[in-house]
Amino acid sequence: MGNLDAAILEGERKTFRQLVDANQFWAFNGTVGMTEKPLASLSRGETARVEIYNDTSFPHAMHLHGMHFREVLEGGEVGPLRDTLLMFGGETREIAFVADNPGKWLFHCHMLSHAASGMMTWLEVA
Ligand SMILES: [Cu+2]
Repeated sequence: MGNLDAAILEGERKTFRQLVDANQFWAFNGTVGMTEKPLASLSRGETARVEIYNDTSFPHAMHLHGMHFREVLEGGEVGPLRDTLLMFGGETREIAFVADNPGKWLFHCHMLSHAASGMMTWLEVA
C-alpha cells in the first residue's frame, strides 16, 4: 500500500489492482511475500545493519525471528535489545544485529494481516 503501484508477486509483475484482487498489497523492495532468495545471506558472526524505510502512511511493527537487534540511533548510539521495531509512516530507521544464530529467519510485519497479505520476507544465516 502507500506508494505501491505495482510489485512482483510469485515472479510476475502485477499492478496494484491485480495485487488487491489477489489479497496481496504489501511489499518489501517491490516484491510481495516470500522470495526464493533471502533478503540477506549472512555469515555466522557477521554484524548486519539494515536500513528500513516505511514507504506507506501506516505503522508497521517490524519483527525479526532468530536474533535480537538494537536500533542504531542518531549519533551512532544503539538502543535496547528488541525483536520488534514499531515504525510509523514515512520513517527511516536502522537496526543492527550480530548474525549468531544459523538458520532461515522470517522478517515480517507483526500486524499479522499485513504479513498474510505480503509483508513477509526472510534472511539466512549460514
Ligand atoms: Cu504492517
